[in-house]
Amino acid sequence: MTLAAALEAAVGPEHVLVDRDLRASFETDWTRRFTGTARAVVRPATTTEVARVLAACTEAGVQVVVQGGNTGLVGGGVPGPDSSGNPPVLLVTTRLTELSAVSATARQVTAGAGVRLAALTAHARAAGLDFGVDLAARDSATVGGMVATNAGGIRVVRHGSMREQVAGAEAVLADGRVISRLDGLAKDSTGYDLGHLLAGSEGTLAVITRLRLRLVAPEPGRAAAFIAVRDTADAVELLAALRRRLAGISAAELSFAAGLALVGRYLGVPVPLAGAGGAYVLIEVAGETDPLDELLSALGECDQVLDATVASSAAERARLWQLREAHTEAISSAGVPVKLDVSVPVGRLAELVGLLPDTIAAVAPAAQLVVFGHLAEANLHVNVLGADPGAVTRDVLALVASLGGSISSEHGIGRAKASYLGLSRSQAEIDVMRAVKAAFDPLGLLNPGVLVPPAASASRPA
Ligand code: 2HG
Ligand code: ZN
Repeated sequence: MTLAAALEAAVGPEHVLVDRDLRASFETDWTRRFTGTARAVVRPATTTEVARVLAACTEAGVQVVVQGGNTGLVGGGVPGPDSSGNPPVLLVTTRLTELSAVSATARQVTAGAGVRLAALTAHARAAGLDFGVDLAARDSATVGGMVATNAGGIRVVRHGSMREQVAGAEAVLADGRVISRLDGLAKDSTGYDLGHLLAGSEGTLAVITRLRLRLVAPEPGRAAAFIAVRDTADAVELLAALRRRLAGISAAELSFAAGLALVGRYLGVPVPLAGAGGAYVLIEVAGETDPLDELLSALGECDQVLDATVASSAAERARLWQLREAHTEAISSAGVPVKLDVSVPVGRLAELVGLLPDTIAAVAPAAQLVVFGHLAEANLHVNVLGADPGAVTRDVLALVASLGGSISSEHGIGRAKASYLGLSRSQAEIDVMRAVKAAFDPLGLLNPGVLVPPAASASRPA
């Protein structure tokens, strides 16, 4: 049987897209920065179908790229340009949408890899619980892709990243064998945690098909404030001061005038407190009861607050969040940015923010810099419009490494940063990562070119 026939037999002909026009939207990433060629887009609906697809590809010696909701920001879910004449199969997980009943006693749920974040959250809430991770791409991002990239988002300060939500996983190896730990045992010390190993593996080890996910208690009381502070150093100090006073901080986001002005123009809305500070902090507090008074009195005690607007209704809170969450779309509407996602030790965040403009101006004098991010994790999203990716990526990532930071805080390494992995990982770590990859995927068929750099470029870039 040919590979094409085997794929059609595995998932049904209507779920094997070979036509160029039908493949196109899957072959380019959301940001339009990464595009490539797949021989076919294949959309399995069950673990058995995924296993059949992978076994057929292994049999034919064909590589496989894995894609969820195609909201990734580092090119990890789209194929690379085809130089070999032997393009990969693009396996799309969005039909793996099974959702089990919520277990109220275990506070867990089993979700297919293709379940969208918003659907998972709605399902958890309908059962009186909540899901701990949230991010702007909630309507499109799939939980499988979010685990594969160890996505973070806006609630990491409260509940951790995606890895922390994983109580178990089921995945298919390249040869079609299934590994499955979905029993959700609250305690299990039987060696390597495969579910956690898959978190952040970016599709290079196995194809995640189902996840056992932890749920959290609902926090119906919520209050938010948008605060002008003098600069990044004061933003860091403010968060520390608020943490001493408030137990329930559920988000702490950082933005600056340039990004807020872009968002204001994009949405056609006025930006509150414009000109009032050198940096802006969006704080959200959550709890069982309304935490508004607590937030107001804490803000009154903090010297770093230059001015603040406090949301007293859900609609006002949503407006403040929109100013933060629309950054990505506003930037994309202005052009195709160089997009970097970095973190540093929190004590060095102000230094990084201070050094970025000159670092970028030195290689791209006419570029426009838009910076924002997640304050509690000192995670900055560095977006640069009107610049060539090469030199900007090299110099910003080198700066981050020199400050003891990470070249990917929450988006992953993908294709965008694979050759820079040596800035954040030692040679010994990269050797071990490559050995782990070989143990799962000895023929190197899964997500080639993503995360683990090819042997020749594995060392520290100069
Ligand atoms: C966010 O925090 C996302 O909104 C996207 O991680 C960041 O577009 C970006 O650079
Ligand atoms: Zn982010």
